[in-house]
Amino acid sequence: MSKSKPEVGIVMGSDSDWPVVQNAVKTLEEFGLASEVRVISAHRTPALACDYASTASKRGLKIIIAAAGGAAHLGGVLAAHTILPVIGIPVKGGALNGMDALLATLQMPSGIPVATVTLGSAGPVNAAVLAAQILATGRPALARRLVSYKKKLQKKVARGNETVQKALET
Ligand code: RP5
Repeated sequence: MSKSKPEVGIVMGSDSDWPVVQNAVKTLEEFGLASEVRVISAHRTPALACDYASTASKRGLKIIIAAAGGAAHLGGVLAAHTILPVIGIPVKGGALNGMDALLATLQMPSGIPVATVTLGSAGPVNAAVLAAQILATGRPALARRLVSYKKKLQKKVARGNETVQKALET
């Protein structure tokens, strides 16, 4: 992890979410963004969740990413206690395979947004990319990294198209 001061706080409801969440940390590192990572549960440690979000801005954080599964109230509880942008990652698993987490993270009441990313492997990556995009305003070096990242995605699609065209020719 980068040694610079964390700008992104990543919170997960349980250490069982770590296999998903670690991909958000890795993606932020690709953009040179430092994060701090905590396990805090909206249900099992509610006072800690409140304290974390209430002090986040004062501690220098600019964005919070919250990952949780099941009755996933973590993003919403954190968003209730800060005006920092909160990005929610619904974590797959359990009896409803993540649909519960998706809706619980997404369906926030008016005035308390949680920017919810997709279930599955794209979720932690998109949470990190969205955080980088929010932070890139007025930061040309970070903006350049994002442009280069998107160009790599475009090249991948172009290569994929070539592969399919070749397969059709044979
Ligand atoms: C949620 O419940 C956590 O975010 C996790 O996704 C899920 C299961 O937690 P454990 O029972 O594995 O601790 O609060």
